[in-house]
Amino acid sequence: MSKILNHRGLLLLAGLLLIAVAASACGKSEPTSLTFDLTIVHQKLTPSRDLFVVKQGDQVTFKAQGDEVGLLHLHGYDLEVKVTPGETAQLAFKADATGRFEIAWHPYVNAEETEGPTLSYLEVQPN
Ligand SMILES: [Cu+2]
Repeated sequence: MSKILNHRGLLLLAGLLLIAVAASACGKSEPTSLTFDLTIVHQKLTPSRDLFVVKQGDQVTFKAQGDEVGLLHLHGYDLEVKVTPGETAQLAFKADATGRFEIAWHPYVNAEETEGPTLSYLEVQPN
């Protein structure tokens, strides 16, 4: 008798789990506004961070400060903003394209934008 009860209990648990998984799979998250502070020191994100994760549809703002003049460039979206020491530069956009995008730093040398290092990546997950 107790064996049957256990079996039914397991079935019930499995059923509840399935419902929970299904509910979370179709639950689209509401778009949110996210602001990230980026500080670039010696051409590196300080403190370092490999990845910024947002959801498709989110309103994203990068606030950047740097110790030299350069361009903060979000590849894929192809958005850029000039960073000047002592000022806060802002890059604001709606994350409508999904994927993983490089955030690069392009320092100015002799007033010309140059190739530079990857600072981090932005991952936009499908909503
Ligand atoms: Cu670039």
